[in-house]
Amino acid sequence: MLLTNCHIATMAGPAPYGALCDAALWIKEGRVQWLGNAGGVPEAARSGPMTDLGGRWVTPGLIDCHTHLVFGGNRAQEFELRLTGASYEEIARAGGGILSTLTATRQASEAELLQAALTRLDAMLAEGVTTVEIKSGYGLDRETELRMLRTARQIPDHRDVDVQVTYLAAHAIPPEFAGQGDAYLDEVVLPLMTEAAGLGLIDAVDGFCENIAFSAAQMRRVFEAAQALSLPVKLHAEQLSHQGGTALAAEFGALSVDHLEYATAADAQAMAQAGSVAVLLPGAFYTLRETQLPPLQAFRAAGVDMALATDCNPGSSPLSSLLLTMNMGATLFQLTPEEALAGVTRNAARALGLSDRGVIAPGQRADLAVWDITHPRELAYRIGFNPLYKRIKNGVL
Ligand code: DI6
Ligand code: FE
Repeated sequence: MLLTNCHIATMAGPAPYGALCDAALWIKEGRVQWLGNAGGVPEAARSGPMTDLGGRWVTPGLIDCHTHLVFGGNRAQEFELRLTGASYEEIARAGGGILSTLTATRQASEAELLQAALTRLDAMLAEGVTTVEIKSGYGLDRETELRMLRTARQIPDHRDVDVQVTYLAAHAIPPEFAGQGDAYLDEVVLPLMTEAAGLGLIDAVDGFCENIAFSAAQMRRVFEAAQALSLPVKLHAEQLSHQGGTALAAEFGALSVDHLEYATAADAQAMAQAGSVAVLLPGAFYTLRETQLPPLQAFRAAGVDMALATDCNPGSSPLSSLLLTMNMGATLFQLTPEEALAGVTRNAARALGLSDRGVIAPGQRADLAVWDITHPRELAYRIGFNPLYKRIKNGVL
């Protein structure tokens, strides 16, 4: 297929947005075969179907690199409580929070989990998302974690989207192990990691390093097990307080470190050296009315790539719009509109360890979004407006 009469934000190359104006793009066998000036289309490209995009903009398909899309129930009641003064931590300590979603998820069948996840996913696809990461972590027992992982794995059978599945059994300590984090690791998290990896259900391993969850020393045990299975790691770190998770994740060459509100300039240096992407989650920052900003300038100064994701989850970020996330990244964190777009394309792909997407270049997967806009900065600018014209997954419109 040949796409004609378009402008392309390749997100690669030196020009702002890697922009290529008055361009054409040739897709062959699900990959980008050629792109360039409208006047220079190769002869072979003219033999297949052509689609005139009417001067619209093409970007890489959007990538949501941090979600908890699969879960049971919702936490609207807790939202109400927080608005009358209870803090996220207080609610978690009182058995609400992640643990209330745990109960609802344990009670949900695989079919129910799938249906609820697809409803949220469809909102993402409608905004041009072509790859999504999904974490487990609301089961916290063998059976339910496996159910969550299987649910996430089967999503591509139901929708045209790629799913990266992340094992997050180290998300919270379940009530049956209250006060015994290490025993939970020994009896559930570590053996189940081996089992689920053997079943091909895991692409990466994550954890929540926080005073209401796991310490850096405990996360080290999880990462050592992941390393032994050759699974890449990532971490929820320094979200509510500074726990040293970022330095640990960098030591293990983490694909990404996520949240990072309380990270330091030294953490940014460690991430730069490890090549870890900083995944910023403005939806959680907004929902929790956080005031501590992640160290943006330190990330820029150290050369840490920054991604943006919804963190779609029932508690701290009931957000399923990656476009709104871009706007929040710009308005709340002062990312430039170009950084925001790189954060949901090029750098989001890096945060997932995927090198075949996230930019538009020959050989890359033809995962594209076509937008009714006159400049790519409009994607971060608007609030609650969806200018998607077409989504292209593996070269299929
Ligand atoms: N940090 C978060 O923001 C989510 N998980 C995590 O480790 C919140 C999960 C929840 O509140 O359900
Ligand atoms: Fe999260």
